[in-house]
Amino acid sequence: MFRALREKLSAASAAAKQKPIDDISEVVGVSGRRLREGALDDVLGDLELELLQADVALPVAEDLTKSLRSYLTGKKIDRDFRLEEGINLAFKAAVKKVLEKQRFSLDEIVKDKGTPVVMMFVGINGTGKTTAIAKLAHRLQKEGRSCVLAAGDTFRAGAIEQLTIHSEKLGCKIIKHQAGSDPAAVAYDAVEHARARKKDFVLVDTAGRMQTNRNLMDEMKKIKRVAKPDVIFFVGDSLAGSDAVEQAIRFDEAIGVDAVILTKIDADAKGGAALSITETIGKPVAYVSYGQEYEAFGRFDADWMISKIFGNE
Ligand SMILES: Nc1nc2c(ncn2[C@@H]2O[C@H](COP(=O)(O)OP(=O)(O)O)[C@@H](O)[C@H]2O)c(=O)[nH]1
Ligand SMILES: [Mg+2]
Repeated sequence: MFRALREKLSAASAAAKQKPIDDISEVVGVSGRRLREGALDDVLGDLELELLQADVALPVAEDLTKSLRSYLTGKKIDRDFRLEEGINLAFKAAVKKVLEKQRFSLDEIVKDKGTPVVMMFVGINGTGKTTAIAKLAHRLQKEGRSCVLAAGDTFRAGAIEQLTIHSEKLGCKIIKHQAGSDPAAVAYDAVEHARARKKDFVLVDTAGRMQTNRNLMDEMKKIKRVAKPDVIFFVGDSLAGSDAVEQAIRFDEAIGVDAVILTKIDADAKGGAALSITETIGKPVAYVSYGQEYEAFGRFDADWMISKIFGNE
C-alpha cells in the first residue's frame, strides 16, 4: 500500500533537497508561504484512502490522519530530513498509540478478582470462539494454571463434541449438558465446579447465530447474569473487515465487551481490523489467533500488527 503517497512524497522530498529547509511547513505547505496551501491535505487525503483500503474504519482513519497532521504541523526539520521516512515513522507512531491505548492483562484480573476467573467468549458463528478457548486453555495450562471448559454452545450440532475433543487433547475438565439445554446452566455448573475444585479459570463457550438475532443476545445476557464473567471476550474474524466492527459494536452494546480476540490473522492480508475494532469500541485486542495449532495464538503486539498493515509496501 501507500504507493501513490510514496510517489508524492518522493517528489516533495526531491524538491525539498534543492534548498535548505528548516520547517516542514515549507515543504508541505502547512503554514509556509512558499508552497501551495493544502499540499498536506492532499498527502493526508491519500493516506486516509490507503487506510480505508486496508480495512481501517473511516473515523479511525480520520483520527490517525488528524494526529499525523498535528505532529507534522510546524515540525522543525533539517536539510537531510527525509520527508517520506518522517511521515511513515510519524504515522506508525500514531497507529501504535491507537493500538496500545488500552492494554489487557489477565494477571491483573486474577490479582483483582481472585480465582476462579470466569471468561466468556462471544461472537458470531465461525469466527473461532471454540478454537480460541482451546488455545487459551492450552496456554494457561502451560503456565501451570488449571482450566474448566463450559460447553455453552448447546445450539449448534457438533459444538459440544468439538469442545469435548479439545478437552481430551488438553487434558482439562469440561462441563457439558445435552444439546439444546440451557447454556446458562452449563456455565453455572462450570463455575460451581471451578469453585469447589479450586480451578483457576473457567472458559465459557457460547453459540453464535447471527448477531442481529435477538434471541442470541438474550441468551448471552442470561449467561452473563448467571455466570457473572470477569472477562467477556469478543471473538472477531480479522477477514470480516467492517462486519467485524459492526459485530463488536452489537455485542458490546448488548452485554459489554472487555477485550477482543482477533482470529485468522494468518489469512488476513490487510490488518486494519484490529485498529478499527480497538478504536471503535475502545477495548483492547488481548490476543490474536493465527492458525490451526494450539501454539498459533499469542498476545497482541502492536508492532506486529503495524508490520501487517505496512507489510506489502
Ligand atoms: N486459519 C485459521 N483458521 C481458524 C482460526 N481460528 C479458527 N479457525 C477455523 O475457523 C473455523 C471456525 O472455528 P470455530 O472455533 O469452530 O468457530 P466458532 O463457531 O466461533 O466456535 C474452524 O474451521 C477453525 O479451524 C485461525 O486463527 N486461523
Ligand atoms: Mg464454536
